[in-house]
Order: sequence, then structure tokens, then C-alpha cells
Amino acid sequence: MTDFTPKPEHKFTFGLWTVGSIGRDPFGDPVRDKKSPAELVNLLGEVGAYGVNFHDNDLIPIDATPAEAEAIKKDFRKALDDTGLKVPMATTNLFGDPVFKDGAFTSNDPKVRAYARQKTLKAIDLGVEFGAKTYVFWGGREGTETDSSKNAVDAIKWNREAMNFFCEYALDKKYDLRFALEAKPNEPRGDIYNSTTGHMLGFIATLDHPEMVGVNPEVAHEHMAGLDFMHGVAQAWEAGKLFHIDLNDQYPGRYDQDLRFASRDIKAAFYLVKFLEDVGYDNPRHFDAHAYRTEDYEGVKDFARGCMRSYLMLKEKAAQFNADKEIQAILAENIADDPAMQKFLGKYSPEKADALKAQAFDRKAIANRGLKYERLDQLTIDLLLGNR
Ligand code: GLT
Ligand code: MN
Ligand code: MN
Repeated sequence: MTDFTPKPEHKFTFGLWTVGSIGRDPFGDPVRDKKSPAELVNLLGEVGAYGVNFHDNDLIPIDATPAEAEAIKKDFRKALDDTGLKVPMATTNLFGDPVFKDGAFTSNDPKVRAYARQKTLKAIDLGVEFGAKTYVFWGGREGTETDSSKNAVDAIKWNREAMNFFCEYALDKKYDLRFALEAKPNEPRGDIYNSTTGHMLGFIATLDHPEMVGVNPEVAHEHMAGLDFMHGVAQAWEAGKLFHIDLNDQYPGRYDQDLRFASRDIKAAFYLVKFLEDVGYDNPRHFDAHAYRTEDYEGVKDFARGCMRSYLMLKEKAAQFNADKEIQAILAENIADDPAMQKFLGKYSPEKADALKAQAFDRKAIANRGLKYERLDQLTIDLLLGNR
């Protein structure tokens, strides 16, 4: 039996808002007492996490006085020193306060757009003060309930201007910081702009400093849209844009559940972990999830330990998959090169196009070959269920 103890090299992180969730939902009041940021750091230290992330207002309430802010930062810093936890990522809360009810960078009101920029500048400074190297932008309120209210093209432009502004700010301040954009299709807005990781990748290419900006895909958000999460992650990785990742779980077609990682779709979680491990992803593995509302703080620790343990168990399964002779034989057979086809593939040339047009393909014979994917999938299931 392998050791599934989380270690610093796994870079497992949690947001203050995740283990700090007090279980409020649209239908019910909190079920857990609020813990201070320092207490949450200690809790994360106890379960073996590597780091902790925060929104500006997870750490410092929006109306805190400068003296209160200093006292909170001092306690937080002490807890970080005591536990050895790092702060790899920070972000801005641009969704909780009523001022953002119609968006932040994409609000129709220029005062709101300016205030959102001011809040973000200060939050970037705060994140950098604690050592954050990645800064996430999740535009939860950047959207609409009614499309009669906003010009969708203006929204894209305002969003772009804001991102360009923050890139220049980070360069100006010589911050060692990269930005990671997080998509979500809906909730809390009826519909959110740049609703998937693919939309975000398209948007990033239009920025003044695309090299500073990547994505922070979240399992639940792509599953809400009914998408294959790993495919989006692979696209981001291949583009050099997988700066950060939010791991959790979600049943498609439901509200944003933020379930414990790998607690719902084990197969999808397996392919995701296998992908991250196979390519050597080395940025933080952030569990953006929270414990069931039924839990007390012991349950919150069970939740956090469970996220990390499941990741490590799936990592072991991925290694087993890669070493499985029968599985690898099926893959090898399907992926095998055909030297006779080399002259038709790869880059374009006029000769290649002519040769291709002249070639006779036995379409029926090619199509008649069974691919053994049923067998392959069942072997994967056997492996995941512990029967290999
Ligand atoms: C919020 C959201 C998450 C984002 C966080 C960062 S806040 O909890 O549901 O998906 O990652 O702003
Ligand atoms: Mn998230
Ligand atoms: Mn979520």
C-alpha cells in the first residue's frame, strides 16, 4: 500500500474561503462558526496542506480599519510561520459586495469599473506582500440576467482594458506575478461572459501582454457546462497557459456544488490526474471546494484530507495504468505509426497534396477494424475498482 500522505512537492493548496466556508446557502443560515484566517491556516497545517490562498476580503474585511487590518495580517503571518504554509495565489472579491451587483470590470457604471480597479490594485499589493506568484481573476458577476441590459462587445472591451491595466501595473511595480483567468458559465449571474476555459484562451490572445496571462480552469465550472474538463485543461497546457487549477467535483446540470475532489466523477478525475502527472504539471493544485453543510470542523478536516488523498490515490492508479501491459498493448496497436502514410502527413507541400489526391484508400477495410476501446475502458474500470 502506497503512502498517501500529502507532501510539499504535491503543492496542495486550499483557499481561506474553502475550509472557511460556514455552510451558508440560498436556503439556509450558516452551520459552522466563522474561524479567523490564522485559525484556518492552523487547520490546513494540521491536515498537511502546502499552501493557502485568499481573496482580499477573506483576509481583511471590506470595512476593516487600518489598525484592524494590521492586527489580522500579524496573526496570519504568525500562523504561516508556525505551520510553514505558503501563499501561492491571491485574488480579489469582486462579487460579494452589493456595489458589484451588475459586475465589476464590465459594469455599465464607470464608477463601479473604477472602484473595481482600485480594489484590485490594493488586493494585488496584499497578495504580493504574502508572496503570491499567481493572481486569479474570477469574474463571477461579470454577466447578465437580461441581455437587454448590456452591450456584450463593450463588456469584452472593458474587461480587456482592465486586464491590460493590471499587467502594466505588475510590470511597473516589478512584481513577480502572473495572472490566471477563471471561467464559469453561470452562477451567481444568469450568464457569465467568457464562460469556458476555451473562451478565456481566445480572450487572452487579444491582450497587450498575453505572456503574463493564463487560465485557472475549475472542474466544476466546465462540468456545469457539460464539457470534458480534461480536454480544456489539455488545450490550456498545450498553449502554455495552465498557470493554476481549481480541483473539485460537480454533477452536470446543477448549481455550483464545489464537491470534494473526485467524489462524484471518479473516471473524469482519474483522466485529469493522469494528464497532470503525465505532462509534469508543477503549479499549485488548488482544491476549490467545501465540505458538506452537514459537517462540523472535524468534517471539514475529513473533507480536506479526502481531496488530497483521492488525488494521490488517482496518481498511483495513473502510474499503474501506464505500467499495465495489456492496456499499453491496446494503445500501442492503435497509435502505431504507418510508415507508408508518412509521405501524406505533416506539413503541406504541393507535391504532397498531389500525391494525396492520387492515392487510393480502402475506406471500408480501414473502417472495419475494431479498436478495442470497450476492452480498454473496462480494463480502466477494473483498475480503478481495484481488480488489476
Ligand atoms: C468563488 C468561486 C470560485 C473562485 C474563487 C476565486 S471565489 O468561490 O466559486 O470558483 O475560484 O475568486
Ligand atoms: Mn474556482
Ligand atoms: Mn466553483
